[in-house]
Amino acid sequence: MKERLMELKHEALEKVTHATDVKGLQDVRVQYLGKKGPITEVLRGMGKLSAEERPVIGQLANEVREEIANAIEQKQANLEAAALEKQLEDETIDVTLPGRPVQQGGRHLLTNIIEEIEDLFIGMGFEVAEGPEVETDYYNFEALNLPKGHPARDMQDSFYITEELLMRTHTSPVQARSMEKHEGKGPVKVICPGKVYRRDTDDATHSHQFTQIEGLLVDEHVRMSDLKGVLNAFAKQMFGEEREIRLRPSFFPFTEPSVEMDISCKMCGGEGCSVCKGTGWIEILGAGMVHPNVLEMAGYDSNKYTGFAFGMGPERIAMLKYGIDDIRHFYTNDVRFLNQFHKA
Ligand code: 2U9
Repeated sequence: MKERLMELKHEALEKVTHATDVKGLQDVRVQYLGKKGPITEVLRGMGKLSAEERPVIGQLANEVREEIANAIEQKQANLEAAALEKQLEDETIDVTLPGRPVQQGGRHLLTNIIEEIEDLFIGMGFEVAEGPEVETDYYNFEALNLPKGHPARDMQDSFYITEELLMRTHTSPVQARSMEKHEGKGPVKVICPGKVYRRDTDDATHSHQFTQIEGLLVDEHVRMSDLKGVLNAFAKQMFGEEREIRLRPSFFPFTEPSVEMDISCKMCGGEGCSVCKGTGWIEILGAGMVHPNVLEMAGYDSNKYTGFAFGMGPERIAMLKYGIDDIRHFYTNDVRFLNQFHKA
């Protein structure tokens, strides 16, 4: 039995040495140490041995079993370490490879134009104010001297949500809300940018959604000459020092008197060309002195307070500045268009 046990030990250790993977090792374990394996069989046959032989063979069998089990364990640890080593080697990252370029996005042209306009007015002491795009009939129309049934409401065909709620048709309600917040006191000096909505058929010059930036200054002793001075400073900084401005009479329900402002055409220097349609002037924005009704509705004493307001379309400003011929370019997000206006 001693020889048989030594034979089994050598056989098993030989197989452990030659095992190339964990699965092979498990097979050796089952084959030699399993319940039906030869060593268990030797132990079972011990009953037939003499009383002297029994402890000797028993101890030897246990030693053999332990030696094989240790060898398997050791080999398994070696195999696993080697596998990990190989995996680390296979998955090594070559840091010298050039990286794949990251596609960088950029700010939208309209965002840049709006911020440029904001910055110019911030430089003149205005604050930026924002408000809701879903607006009440009161702030969108009533507070701006456009009572129900006023014919000028037709000029701003709207997207109604309910009888009293609509998508705002201009950013003017933000100024009306700002005035209310100041509780009848001056100065109010705000610039209000944002998206506005009108029921319109989209084409090269119309869009059902576009942006506006409007401004308002209310205080004691504000005059038309203040409006002219601020807008002249804006036009020169935005379009160039050589530009002249011109105010023409106009009509808006929320201002009286109302004007439209043109800048002299850069292309022809005022001579008249295709860009300015032969007039030498290009229309930029609308403005006027805040209507007394609007002041009173926001809680201001119109005998004490006066104000001016103006409004412009950033799309139109960008189209003039960069020669863009179709307003839809701003909203269709063709990167070939957008990439031309990314700042460095
Ligand atoms: C309050 C009082 C007065 C805002 C004004 C305009 C003139 C104007 C349009 C021009 C083209 C906007 O982009 S556009 O559609 N706007 O001409 N807006 S005065 O007057 C206000 C606003 C709010 C409380």
